[in-house]
Amino acid sequence: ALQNLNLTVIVATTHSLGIGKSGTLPWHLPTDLSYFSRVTKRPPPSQSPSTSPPVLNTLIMGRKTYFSIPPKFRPLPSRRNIVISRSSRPDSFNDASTWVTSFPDAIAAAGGDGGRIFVIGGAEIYKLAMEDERTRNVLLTRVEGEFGCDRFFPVDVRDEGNTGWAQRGHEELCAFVGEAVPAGAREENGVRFWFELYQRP
Ligand code: FOL
Repeated sequence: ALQNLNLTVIVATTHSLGIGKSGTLPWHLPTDLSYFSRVTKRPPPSQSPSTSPPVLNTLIMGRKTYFSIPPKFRPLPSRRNIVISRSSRPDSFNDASTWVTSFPDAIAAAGGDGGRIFVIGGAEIYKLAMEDERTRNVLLTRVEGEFGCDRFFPVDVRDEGNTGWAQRGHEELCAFVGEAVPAGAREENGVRFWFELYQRP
């Protein structure tokens, strides 16, 4: 139900909270993108064993993030794509995405059917989500290196105590995402990264 909605932010950041550069992802981490794809597609534990038809999860994103996704991958398949833009959707443009003009309208369009709701960025939309107390989960991919980012995540969830966010253990991460996430650091293209879960009450 709408009152019990909770939101999950999914993001990859550097240690200094960088998330983007020149309108795109600063790194090339296929393992992280495929984790993103699997985790955002998977129905929540409350929906298993699988219902028919399966409930689709919802992705909420800003316009710039939407257009940063390679055209062949958007709308991101097997998920409801809700795009926030202050101006209305271009007339020329009618794919299977849903367009709204505010964060509250995105929640209203997403809510209520039992699927998970993920906020997938970018910086402006993450800020709105982190200010919303219904955002209880952050699936963080922590990326080592700096990459000259020009967009940043608004909150350091690792700063426990000051932010109210707490890191959950590896078992809880696996249970939350519904798969066996390898423990410890990963490495791809010479870049180290870690899959983590943070929650707040
Ligand atoms: N969260 C994490 N952990 N990593 C990210 O790179 C990330 N990126 C965004 C939001 N949250 C994230 C926003 N940017 C695709 C591309 C860019 C993007 C989000 C998704 C994308 O193409 N996704 C495909 C995966 C295709 C593949 O496996 O290469 C999908 O089906 O989800």
